[in-house]
Amino acid sequence: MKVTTAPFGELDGQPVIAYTLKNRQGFEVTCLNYGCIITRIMAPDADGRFENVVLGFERIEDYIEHSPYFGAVIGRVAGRIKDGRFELDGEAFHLPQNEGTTHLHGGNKGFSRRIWNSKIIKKEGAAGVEFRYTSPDGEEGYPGRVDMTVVYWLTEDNVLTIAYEGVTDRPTLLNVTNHSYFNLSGDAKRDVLRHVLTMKSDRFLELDASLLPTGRMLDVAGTPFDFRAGRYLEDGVKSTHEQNRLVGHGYDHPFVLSENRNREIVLTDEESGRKLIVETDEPGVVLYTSNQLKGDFKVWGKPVRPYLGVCLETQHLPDAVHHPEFPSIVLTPGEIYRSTTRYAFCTLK
Ligand code: G6D
Repeated sequence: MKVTTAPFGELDGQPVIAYTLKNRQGFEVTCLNYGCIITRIMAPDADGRFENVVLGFERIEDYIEHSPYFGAVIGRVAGRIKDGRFELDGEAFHLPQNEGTTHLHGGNKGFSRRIWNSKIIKKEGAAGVEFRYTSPDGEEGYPGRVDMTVVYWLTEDNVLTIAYEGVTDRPTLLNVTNHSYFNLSGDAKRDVLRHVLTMKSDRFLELDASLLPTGRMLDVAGTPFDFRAGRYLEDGVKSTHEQNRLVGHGYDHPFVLSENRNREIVLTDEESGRKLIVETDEPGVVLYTSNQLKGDFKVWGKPVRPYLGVCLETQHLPDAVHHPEFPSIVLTPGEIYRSTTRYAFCTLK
């Protein structure tokens, strides 16, 4: 396992560093100390050709100017919080309303837009990068000082594991994820509509016009949201189901995972033969088929367009602070927030 670093520009007078982890198969993961962003994952196709399978950029300026959270760690709270306000122990807190009146993905300068302390770490059969960030009390309106650690581990069997840990000195909210846009075709040569997703989920959250959960959990059976036997992502784009249309013709929905840790999410691309198995200890995952991906910029030389990537944002359910029936995202002093998601890359052959 080889770990190298390279300069990746500068931000607010601080160096942005790119870390590249490369195993003996030639599988590579490159990540930044800015937002813990994964910029590249070089994975083999069925013929052993290594290509990038995530959307990203090669310049920090592009991440600042264009990125819809490409590859970034999202926090303190991933997803949306209604009206950007919540109450905790009788006290009201007001967060930046950075999407209309909604708080999205940790606000204007959440975890994804911070420079993290970073260092290379190694253990038997793996190498990684440890990122640490202290979010001061009141940052982006959240109570408490949160000390956050994110570790990316790569092993020789092409598995990327992301382990999150957080502690707080006051009751607060914490629900962290990684916002990589996967595209198994390689170097974004095709969109993801012919990717097949298989997911062990019986229920998904109904969204309202602001893409906030209504609180209703809908049965996937008989709908384009049933991925239990595998389904092309394009089914959601072609669908006339009002929830697919609501989010811009596709998916942008939280799914409740039925089982944890055993191949509960599998994404494949028949043409390249690449396969990604995601396993998590999180109760949910947001499936986003980049329906809103638009703009005058390129990714790996290709003009961006909707459906160029698919996000599998493992996390607690969005807006949980307003839905007591959802698993809680409240973190209190003395507790340790822990979350692990594992991305195993292989091929169909
Ligand atoms: C859009 O609604 C989607 C979000 O789910 C996604 O995370 C963001 O774009 C990047 O707002």
